[in-house]
Amino acid sequence: MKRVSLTRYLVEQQREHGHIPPQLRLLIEVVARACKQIAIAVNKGALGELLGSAHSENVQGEVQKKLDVISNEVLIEANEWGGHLAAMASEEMDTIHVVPNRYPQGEYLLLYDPLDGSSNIDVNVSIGTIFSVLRKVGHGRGVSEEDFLQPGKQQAAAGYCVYGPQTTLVLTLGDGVVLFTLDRETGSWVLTESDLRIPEETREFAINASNQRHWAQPVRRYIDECLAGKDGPRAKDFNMRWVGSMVADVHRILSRGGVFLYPWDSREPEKPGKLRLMYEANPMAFLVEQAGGLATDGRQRILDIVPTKLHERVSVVLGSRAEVQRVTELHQAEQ
Ligand code: P6P
Repeated sequence: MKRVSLTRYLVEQQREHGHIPPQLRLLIEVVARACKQIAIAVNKGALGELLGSAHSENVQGEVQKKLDVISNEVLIEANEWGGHLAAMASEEMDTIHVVPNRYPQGEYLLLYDPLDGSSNIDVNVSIGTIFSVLRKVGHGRGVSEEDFLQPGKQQAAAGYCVYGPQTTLVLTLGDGVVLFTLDRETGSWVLTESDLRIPEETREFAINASNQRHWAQPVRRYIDECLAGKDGPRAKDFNMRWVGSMVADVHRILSRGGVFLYPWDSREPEKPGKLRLMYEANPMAFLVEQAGGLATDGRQRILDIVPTKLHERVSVVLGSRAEVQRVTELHQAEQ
């Protein structure tokens, strides 16, 4: 396979399809470069004295790891001067970060979870960066949190980087899903998959099964069906995987199929779910749909949800079409 770099891919996509305006191309290249910097920091681990707690809390009330804070700063410093963004929003920041007046403002909004899977950082399990790109709808320099509150179907691009055995960047610009692998010797992102597709059927589900007694009935029923195996209503045996890093679980599903569930939980009934809509569920739902899968909150398409708050949470069911449809049928039967 001829080696195609990220830059060449973006240039050729623009030449052939014309759907990557210069500011969006710069945005993707800058985020990809920032992910390389994060990968280096993550890879150092204890050698860089970068493990452990930052002794601070984020807007979610979660204790921040040093690498959470560093990754957030890397993405801000990489993006604020380029003239492609109006503002950024991050899981690690209470409010939006508007591009300072000393820099030109661009037409895009960047939302991200700088380092997803923090609980895995100190135990050397794959973690990642998730990002979502929206167009700034209003005109002029003013930008506010309201500009970010767009449904996921408005995304111009989405992607994630997995810091795992390989460092991989998965990206969609609305025309399929591509995968780049970091060549550490040259520092280049090299195209290694040009059309990721999720198999419609699967035998693998991903859920944190320790929460089973707290799930709503439809989710309990679905998992019970899977556990009943070939003698049960699904007439096939299932396998379970749960990494505890959404990027790692979603990457497995994009690579070989599967269904991922993080459902509503009766312990915090006022919360629709644990995962965040704007910078976890929406980008992953865009990628999964572009790869032929489905993504719902159990009842409705995630990309149709109109957000009301920047850090709002949502239940997530995503992956192989047949399985997401089964979970949705069970929710609809409950109504
Ligand atoms: P639990 C990581 O903290 C995260 O936000 C996702 O990446 C992951 O899928 C989920 O939470 C894991 O949650 O409750 O199993 O630790």
